[in-house]
Amino acid sequence: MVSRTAATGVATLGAVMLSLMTAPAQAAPLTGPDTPALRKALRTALKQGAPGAFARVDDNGTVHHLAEGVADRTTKRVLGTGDRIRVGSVTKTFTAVVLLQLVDEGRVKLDAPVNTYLPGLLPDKRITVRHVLSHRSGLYEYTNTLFSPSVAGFEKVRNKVFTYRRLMDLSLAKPLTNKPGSAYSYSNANFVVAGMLIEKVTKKPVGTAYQDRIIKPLKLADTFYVHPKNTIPGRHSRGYMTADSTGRKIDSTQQTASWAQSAGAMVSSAKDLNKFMSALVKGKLTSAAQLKQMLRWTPVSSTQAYGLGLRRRDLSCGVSVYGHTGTVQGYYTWAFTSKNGKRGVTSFANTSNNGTVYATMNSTLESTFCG
Ligand code: HEL
Repeated sequence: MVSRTAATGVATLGAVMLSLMTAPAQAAPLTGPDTPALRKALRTALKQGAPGAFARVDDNGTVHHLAEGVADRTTKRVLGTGDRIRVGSVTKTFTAVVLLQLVDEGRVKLDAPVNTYLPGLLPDKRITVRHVLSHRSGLYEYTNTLFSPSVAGFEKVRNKVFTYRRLMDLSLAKPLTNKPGSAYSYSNANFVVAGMLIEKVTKKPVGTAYQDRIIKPLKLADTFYVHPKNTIPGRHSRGYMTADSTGRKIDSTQQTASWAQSAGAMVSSAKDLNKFMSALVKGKLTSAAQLKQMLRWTPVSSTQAYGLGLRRRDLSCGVSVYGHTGTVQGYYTWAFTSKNGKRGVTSFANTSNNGTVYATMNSTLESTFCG
């Protein structure tokens, strides 16, 4: 029933409308997390090229810590589940929460055109705030150009500081990929727009909004929006991206992640991400009405859907989990929670650009929630 073009992963209008009208999958009762399977996945990721990998499961008060390998290939310091990491697009969930809080406060309307708040920014005045938060704007994914080839592309921007306008210029250099609202098509540009909206409406840097509205209230001790700094404060895992053809590991820890900003520049930890996702689904960060909006789904594939800055994964045991994935050079992250927020996992590998490690780490969701 869901029509999608294989090459782009774009879900089309019929599918979008169908999903928006469909209630989320029913939650099945959870069996305990399969920690031996989690351990096996982490060890497999190491064999496949990750210097280190971990998973932290918070299960209704019980915490499981699993870690393998090293945080630093030079010093050989062992990786721990308490290490800070770059979380890439998990940042998008923080950004969406801030915007939905602004909706709650009556300062932004989800179905208003973006250009109402940022006059003349977008070439199509039909693109709404909801379209950007659900990746249905059609804005071109500028990282496709920026990171091709992967390492040379990364080295060019590793220490660069972009303005939001410059990132939008990179996206707007290409035509829209679809009519606004008609299809899901993932693009970092959407969450650049979301960051611009937050700054325009609050008249403060986006980092202040994360700090005042999420980090402080939830007491997230390891979560930082460090942009435009290119270092990670405190004890952290180094990151090692994989070169396209040689498979060589490149230390990519030092970077501004300025190409991502409100789409992916946050630093956090497994403990903080589990706390954040749990608080989110328990309704502690937004009104019930805005949480409901976040949980209106656009199909991505037969087992995945996207809400507003939130992913849904439908697992083989019939359980659906909610959260986000993140990839920045050297850092792969999964942060997901059960619907009631009682069980959450953050799994992580300190590599990237390695499809086999990605697939292995992806399986940690099954092991955590399907037992
Ligand atoms: S991509 C994703 C993930 N998102 C998107 C965002 C994020 N990350 C990026 O856009 C980074 C792209 C470059 C990463 C780099 C590597 O693996 O080191 N790859 C290349 O350069 C390939 N040419 C949709 C996967 C998400 O899960 O939401 O984070």
